[in-house]
Amino acid sequence: MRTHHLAAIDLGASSGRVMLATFTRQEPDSAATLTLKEIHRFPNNLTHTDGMDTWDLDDLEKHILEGLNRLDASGIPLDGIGIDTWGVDFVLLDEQGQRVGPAVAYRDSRTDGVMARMEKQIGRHVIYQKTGIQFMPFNTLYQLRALTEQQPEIASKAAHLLMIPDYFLFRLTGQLNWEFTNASTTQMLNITTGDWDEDLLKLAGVPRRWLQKPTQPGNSPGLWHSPRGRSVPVFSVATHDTASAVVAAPLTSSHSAYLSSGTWSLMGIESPKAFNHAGALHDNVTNEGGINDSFRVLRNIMGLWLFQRVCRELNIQDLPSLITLAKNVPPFTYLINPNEDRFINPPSMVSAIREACHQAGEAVPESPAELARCIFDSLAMLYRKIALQLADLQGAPLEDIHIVGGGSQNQFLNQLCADVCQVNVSAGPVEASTLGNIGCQLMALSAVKDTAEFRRIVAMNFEQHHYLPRIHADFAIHWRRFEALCHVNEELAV
Ligand code: LFR
Repeated sequence: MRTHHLAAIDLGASSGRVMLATFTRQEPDSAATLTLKEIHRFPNNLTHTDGMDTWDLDDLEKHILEGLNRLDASGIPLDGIGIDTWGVDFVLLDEQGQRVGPAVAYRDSRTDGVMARMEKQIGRHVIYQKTGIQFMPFNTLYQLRALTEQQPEIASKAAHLLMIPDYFLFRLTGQLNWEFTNASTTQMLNITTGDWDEDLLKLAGVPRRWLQKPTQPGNSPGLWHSPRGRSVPVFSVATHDTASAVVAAPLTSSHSAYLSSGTWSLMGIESPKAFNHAGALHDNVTNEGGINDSFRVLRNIMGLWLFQRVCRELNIQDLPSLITLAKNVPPFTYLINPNEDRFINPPSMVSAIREACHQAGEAVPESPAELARCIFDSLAMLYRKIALQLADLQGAPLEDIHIVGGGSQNQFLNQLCADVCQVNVSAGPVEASTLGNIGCQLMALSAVKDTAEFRRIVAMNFEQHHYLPRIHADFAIHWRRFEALCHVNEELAV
């Protein structure tokens, strides 16, 4: 019998956790058990510093060490550590490895108008053909142009550019590494070479020497030396949280879709080939890097961010009760297009939603339950729109949708997804990005053969719930209303 103990550091845009995974197998081909234990969970929020929305990386690092030190103190012999976080954000380091400038968060307004200017300069289709990555105003490409234009004094001190998970890997090991799945979210990687695209770097004002060629997930750039004197390999896993979530999504067929549901909802398929033709550009479909040369062909949907923000603004803590109340509001009374730019980071989400309904001539949600119902109905409608786009791309209907991540605990939204998309839905595992992080470590250690085997292990060891589609009598009328809302000319909204 062989047991592996692995730590996953999994940071999302609203919380972070250090988790312990225990993987046991009697013999190489026998059934395996995989368990997760939460060692430390902590909040992560945007902080307003010097007029900008930023991440408090020092606080996050303190919490990461707190979790790892607890594991160390308990005497568990760790075989590895992996780190995954949200995408697109980065830090700059000077020659001595010290951070220069704040870690600005992607929802900060410094990128306002930048993407449109850069598209004009080089051509939208050129950027897309080079990268295959969706246009989002906060992609690293546009954040860097904003930084090099607006704060040249910071750029002039920089020697290295690291994405957030690579930065924490550097803090734990002292080693510099550029991991591929997260690097792909920058919209600066050339989809053909897998290396940084020199034209795009130039356009952003980024010197080539800040970066090195991205590495495939699974390497171990260095060791973490624990207070008790242990040396633990730190693996560079699929460091983009969504890439890790996809690794753990128990997809059952090549026509299964995943929906990684959290602050964002990421809906897509895993594909051996990229889609960067004109149709894909029109739908703003992204081809983010996956493991083993796969592509994550997906679309970003504004996700539970809308709900999180409304609840925070209205000081509502009992989310399950609010969801129950929302269930009793008549369906599809209030509709918005959740991907409109106005919802990226409005001063008030409640006002932004009401204003969108008002401007579209739709009924305006007043109570918290009506606002919640509006968000869930509208998200489900957008899921359907994107499910249809994906089916079109792959040339076959989606067989089923696997909802994973924290949002998969919202049974009401899961059922809505099945009803509105008219496909079977499975929900779980909840801790998908943590599990994918662990899966990459197990594959790197040759304890698990490949993704297919890992997904079978996930399906055997973690609960899933199933939802069958039901019919709504007057759905077609509401669908037409929703489609009309989508005909605005905005980046995420297409
Ligand atoms: C999800 C996620 C998405 C990415 C967004 C911003 O946590 O990583 O995949 O588009 O955050 O980085």
